[in-house]
Amino acid sequence: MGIGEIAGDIWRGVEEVGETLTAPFSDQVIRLGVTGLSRAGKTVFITSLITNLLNRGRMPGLLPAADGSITTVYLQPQPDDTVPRFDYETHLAALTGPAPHWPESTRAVSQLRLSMRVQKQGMLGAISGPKTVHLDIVDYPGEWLLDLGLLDQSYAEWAAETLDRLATRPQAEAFLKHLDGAEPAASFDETTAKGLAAAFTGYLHAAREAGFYDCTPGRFLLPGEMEGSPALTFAPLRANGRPERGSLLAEMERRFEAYKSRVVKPFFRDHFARIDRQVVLVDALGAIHSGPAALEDLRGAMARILSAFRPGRNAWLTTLLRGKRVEKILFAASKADHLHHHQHPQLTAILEALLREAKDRADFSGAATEAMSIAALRATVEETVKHNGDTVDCVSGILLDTGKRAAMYPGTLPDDPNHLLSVARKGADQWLDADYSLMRFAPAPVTMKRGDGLPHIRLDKAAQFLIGDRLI
Ligand SMILES: Nc1nc2c(ncn2[C@@H]2O[C@H](COP(=O)(O)OP(=O)(O)OP(=O)(O)O)[C@@H](O)[C@H]2O)c(=O)[nH]1
Ligand SMILES: [Mg+2]
Repeated sequence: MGIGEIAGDIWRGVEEVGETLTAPFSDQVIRLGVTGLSRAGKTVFITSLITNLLNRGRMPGLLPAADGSITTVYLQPQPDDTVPRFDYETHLAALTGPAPHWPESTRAVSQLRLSMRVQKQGMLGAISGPKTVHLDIVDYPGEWLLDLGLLDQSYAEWAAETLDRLATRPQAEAFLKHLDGAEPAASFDETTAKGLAAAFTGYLHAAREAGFYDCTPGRFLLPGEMEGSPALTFAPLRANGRPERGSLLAEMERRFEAYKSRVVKPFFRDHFARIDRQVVLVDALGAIHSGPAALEDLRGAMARILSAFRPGRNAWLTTLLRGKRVEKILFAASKADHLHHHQHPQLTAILEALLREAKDRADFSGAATEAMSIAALRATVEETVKHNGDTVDCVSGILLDTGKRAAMYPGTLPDDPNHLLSVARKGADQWLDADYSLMRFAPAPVTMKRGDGLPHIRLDKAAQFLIGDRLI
């Protein structure tokens, strides 16, 4: 079967089905949040999950798919008029086209609705009849969760803390120079505010590039359609005492408050608070490859991100949620196809250890949690290579840089994850006794049978944990 034919199968779209948009009352809706720091693998995960729910041949671990309870799955127009639709067709075309490539980076929240018709098998099924379950998948940047901390801070507190932090960072040099020329008590003018905000945003980008995750306000890095608006045009100023009316300081303070009420709160209210199930993707392998500092930084960022799922962490959020909670959270180490499956347990153990502190403190208000290693799109095959008389378990795939096929050995992950984490915590520059090579594979050309979605590792298990219980 040719790619076009398969694609046509996967792309079964809205038109074919002719389902009414407004769901009957009895229909159930599951809102699945997909998050992770930038490049964690959110877009690939969602794209592959959709293909594998539309075509369930590779989903034996999703029990209602395996036993035939899911009878039909189709894409629906997105129910929220103001949220961009997840661009499934474009991302799928990138991954399955004649020259497969990874999808573009995405910079804002997006959403897509998949509807499933479920008919329970056996005697019970005959009694209960079919039902429809809508799965609303919401893709949002993990960085936005970091902004929750701002709600507890005044402008003065935030500015003092931020300036303290960047005092020793070389990335902040240009901004600090700019700041020296700014007089907080002077009358406000837009050009000064813009100049300061631009220099501050420049610092945030440089800090992010350098691997720092403490880069709030998060929307300065991913402004989307709010770029240039006053709520995104402020910066921390050195000041003590109350600002005079009409001063630069007073306006900066006002804009900081506007950012909280117009940017941070709407995100938590409109998206975060409505999520039932959540997957948090973590590129732990990428961080290990980048070295101890990156792994330690990832640990810190994850702890802060996950505090959004902690009950009572923030009074405003607690009131907003009114006891509603995320029922299940899956922590997934992404891109596990970079490792031979013999090493997947070690990767999962590292993920668990990485999140342990956050998990112990949070306990996620009673949400069920699970950690696993997955690959949303498998770009490699396993290969055992003879090397100096030994056999080595490798993975082989097409290298992104050269376009050539190669077998790679990624390094040996320790059985005890603390061997890596404690080295990272101590601030070491490099790993002591191991070498982890960075690998970048291109997506493999698709060869799939009718009825199959994209090749993956454990995506079916992930789906079973996240939604399987709601499809019976
Ligand atoms: N080998 C392999 N690489 C993957 C997989 N998933 C993601 N990647 C790699 O990770 C990169 C980022 O994946 P995306 O899905 O775009 O990540 P994202 O979290 O949506 O990134 P942003 O939109 O930039 O925040 C891809 O370009 C691939 O290089 C996977 O399952 N296997
Ligand atoms: Mg993305």
